[in-house]
Amino acid sequence: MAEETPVKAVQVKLVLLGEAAVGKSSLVLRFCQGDFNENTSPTIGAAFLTQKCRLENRIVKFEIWDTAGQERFHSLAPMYYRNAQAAVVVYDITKAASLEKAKAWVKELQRQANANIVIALVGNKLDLVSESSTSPAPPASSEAPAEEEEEEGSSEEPSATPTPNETESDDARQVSTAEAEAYAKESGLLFFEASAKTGHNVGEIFTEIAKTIPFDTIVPKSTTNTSGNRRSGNNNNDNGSNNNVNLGEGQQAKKGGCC
Ligand SMILES: Nc1nc2c(ncn2[C@@H]2O[C@H](COP(=O)(O)OP(=O)(O)OP(=O)(O)O)[C@@H](O)[C@H]2O)c(=O)[nH]1
Ligand SMILES: [Mg+2]
Repeated sequence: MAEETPVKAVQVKLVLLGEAAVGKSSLVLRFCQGDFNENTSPTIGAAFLTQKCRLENRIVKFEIWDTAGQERFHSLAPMYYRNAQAAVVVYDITKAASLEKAKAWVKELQRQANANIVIALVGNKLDLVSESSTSPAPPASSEAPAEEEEEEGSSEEPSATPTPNETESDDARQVSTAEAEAYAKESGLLFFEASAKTGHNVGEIFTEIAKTIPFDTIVPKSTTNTSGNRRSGNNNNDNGSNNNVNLGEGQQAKKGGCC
């Protein structure tokens, strides 16, 4: 029933985490501005954007902290995930090592973040793999080979040792859907494969998170400035950090997003 009652806006702090160059900023750019940039700059510190998502009976206003994946910024992360109601942990489906990094982030969140935090595991760059490899594969034996990876590197190393499931397709995929999905399931995470480039599944990530958040544990706030997204390095969050807001490099609110 789509009754148009006045909707309550609920602010949700969401943090993006993941190895460098997996596409965190690109996912946010796609979600918030409906855009994609082949030549993004690595995030320095973190970037902040907001975007609204409309559910049946409420508007969720995501306050998104897009963190830097480079290892030298790791120690800043707790500042961004502290009190977050949601986290999007991103890996690159063409880089097996990035899933291992994502798992480490999930562990850290489960140990140190808000107990009710909703975590979505997102395999990005789906556009780089062939369709035949996107369907779930048979259960993986355990995990992807731990290829050593420089945390800051954006090079896509060829897989020295293919994952058990990779043999069924010889495209760029290094993490099978089944493997990641099984891990997500056992860890209680939402799971998506997405492409910031094409926009595939990007809105769905945030919509699903919005639907999953236990709103009864969040104090609703009516927001007065809810039109579109905005950028700010010093929001009304508890983390009054000086954030380097470099996402979109000077682009102001352009419409995009889920709802
Ligand atoms: N083909 C493809 N390339 C992508 C996708 N998402 C991001 N990229 C590219 O991957 C590179 C890194 O993207 P970013 O969004 O900057 O990655 P990041 O995770 O924010 O990186 P850090 O800020 O350093 O942590 C850029 O060249 C993007 O254009 C995608 O879905 N498909
Ligand atoms: Mg970034």
